[in-house]
Amino acid sequence: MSQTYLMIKPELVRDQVIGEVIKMLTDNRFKVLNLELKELTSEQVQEFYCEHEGKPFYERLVEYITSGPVVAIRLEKDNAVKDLRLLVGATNPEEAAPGTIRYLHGRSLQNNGVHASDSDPSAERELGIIFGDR
Ligand code: FUP
Repeated sequence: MSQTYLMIKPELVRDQVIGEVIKMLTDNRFKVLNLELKELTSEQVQEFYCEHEGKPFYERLVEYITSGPVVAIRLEKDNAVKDLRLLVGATNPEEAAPGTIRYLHGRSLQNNGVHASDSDPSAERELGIIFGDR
């Protein structure tokens, strides 16, 4: 069993579509280990997205993620990272496969509905930043 991190971004929380997303997770046999509605600080989000620091979209992205509460979820499954990335779909919703979370709920490259960790080390790092378990 391995763990991964899923974050439902502010727009979906505001629009109350979190239930649909959580149902897709449990239908796909992910086990929810932690789930919290959280307002992240700028410091947390800057650290979270530090690989993108200096890129043209970075500041707007940090502003967006701190614009309202997110739903932070720790998930467990065999091959959790890979299976969650498949369920989430491509970063740009326009390129996401039909049936994926971003295809169904993403609206733009930035407002793409959810974040999912892209590797085991990223999952560990991101879970540490968000749930403080480093
Ligand atoms: P992903 O791992 O699929 O979340 O994708 P990235 O790490 O490449 O992107 C991180 C976040 O930056 C995504 F939510 C989308 C956003 N982004 C932009 O807003 N503009 C860009 O040009 C690229 C990414």
